[in-house]
This record gives sequence, structure tokens and C-alpha cells, in this order.
Amino acid sequence: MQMEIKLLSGALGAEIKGINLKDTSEKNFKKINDLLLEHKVIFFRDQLINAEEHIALAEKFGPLETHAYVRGLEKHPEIVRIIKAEDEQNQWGENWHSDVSYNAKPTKAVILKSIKIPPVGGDTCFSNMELAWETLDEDIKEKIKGKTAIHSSLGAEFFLDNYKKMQGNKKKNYDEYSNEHPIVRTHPETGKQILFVNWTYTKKIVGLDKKESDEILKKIFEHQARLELTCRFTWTENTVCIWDNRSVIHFAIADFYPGRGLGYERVMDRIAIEGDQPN
Ligand SMILES: O=C(O)CCC(=O)C(=O)O
Ligand SMILES: [Fe+2]
Repeated sequence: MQMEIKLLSGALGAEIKGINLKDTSEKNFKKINDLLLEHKVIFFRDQLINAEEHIALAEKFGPLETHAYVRGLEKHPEIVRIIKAEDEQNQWGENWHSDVSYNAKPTKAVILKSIKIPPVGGDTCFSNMELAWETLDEDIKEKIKGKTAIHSSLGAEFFLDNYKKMQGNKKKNYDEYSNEHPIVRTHPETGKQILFVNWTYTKKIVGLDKKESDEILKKIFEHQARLELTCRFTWTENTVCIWDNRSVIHFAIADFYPGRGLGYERVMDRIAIEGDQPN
């Protein structure tokens, strides 16, 4: 089958047809990775891959990551099952963030497979942080040049307490912790500059007083969320999504209202791949 690429927006994202995700040959992997680097988030609908095939695909990208706080599946600890219960109106990842940016080595990429999708609601948005850097106000660029920021993990409650079907990984370290990263990082594969802060985890710019840091971060967060930097994806079941967590932020929309999307489960299987230390 001929490969088909449908762009999701002017900013980023593509839906791909004609690629077999069960084929983990070097040649096929290179094709997938090139698509990922170019579009930053890619989607493949109607992919009947099982857990082993999901893991095999993820392992091509590098060593797999264990989530700091959330437990994986009994049989496949590499897979975290994200579950929004039928009656829940909130869901995991429901604000702009880059996954585990509070770790010393934040996630490289995530492979998410949709298992159960409500008839309406629960789309996911992505925003292009390479474009966000390019289009950022010059005065702000000047102020943050060479600076770092503190990213905080927010503690286990943040990932578990609001989601009744998500379970902790039984590690003892349930406390909040933080790491410092450059505000602008260089993509290790493309060499491009990327704005690497996010609304959920980035707390403070190092070397500025709190007031100035808050003001600048607020402006940056507003800029990152500008719709012209984003794409939005409406899921169907058995879709595989891969995002480059170094160069996008994402937002799982919790729009589950009575008479609309409320009353349905939303289930995703998620595998994360370890990243580098940003520089
Ligand atoms: O469920 C989603 O659409 C994405 C959730 C999320 O933020 C994640 O898996 O990292
Ligand atoms: Fe996320």
C-alpha cells in the first residue's frame, strides 16, 4: 500500500496510512522516526497491534521508562493503562504539559494506543514548541536567553487522587521533587531550538525574582497555547499515536458533560521511552 500523509493543521501533526506498525525492521523504523521528526505527532488508525507488538515498536526508539508514580499493567509493567471511568469528568493529562519534564531526563517519546473512546469528548491537542520558540516575542526571548527553569513533579496525589482507576506504583518515593532544565533546549536529532517549559510542571525561572518569573512564564504559557501552534485529534478506537515529547506539549481535553460525552469510559494504553538530559 502506498503511504498517505494527511496533515492535521498548519502547525504540526499528521495522520499516516500505509505503514505497518508490526514491522520493526530498521528500514520501517527509520520511516516512522523520520515522520515523527517531521510532524512531531503522528497517528495511525485501525492498528490491531497487541501489547507485545506495542512494546516491540516502543523499544525501537530506546529503553522504556517506568512512570515516577503510576503503576503499569500486571502482565506488562511497561504499559500504563490510562482510564477515565464512566462517571468521571476529569482525565489524566488534562492541561498543557510535556511528560515528566520534572525528571532529570524527561521522556523522549510516547506511544499511546486508544482502547476505548467515548462517542464524543476526550480529543487530544498538541502544540509545536519549535514554532513556539520561533514565534516568541523578541523581548521575552532576550529575557530568557541562557536561563534555566525549575520543573516540579507535584507529587503522587496529582497523578492518582483524582482518577479512581489509576493506581500507584508502590514506590516509596511519593513526594514532590524537581529538576532544572534550560528554557530553550536543542533537539538531539534535528538540532532545532525548542521552547521547553510547560504550564503544568514549570514553576520558576532561575535567577529572576518570583514576580518577574511569574509574569514571563504566564506570557510564555499563553503563547504556547495559541491555537495557530496546535493541532487537535479526534480519536477512534485502535489508533496508535506517537509524539515527540521533546518538541511538543499536549493537552487531553476533559469535555465530558451530561447528555454529551459523560457516561462512557475512555481507556488508553501508554508506553513512554526514556529521553536525554535537555541541553
Ligand atoms: O489520554 C491522552 O489523550 C493523553 C494523556 C497524557 O497526557 C499522556 O498519556 O501523557
Ligand atoms: Fe501527558
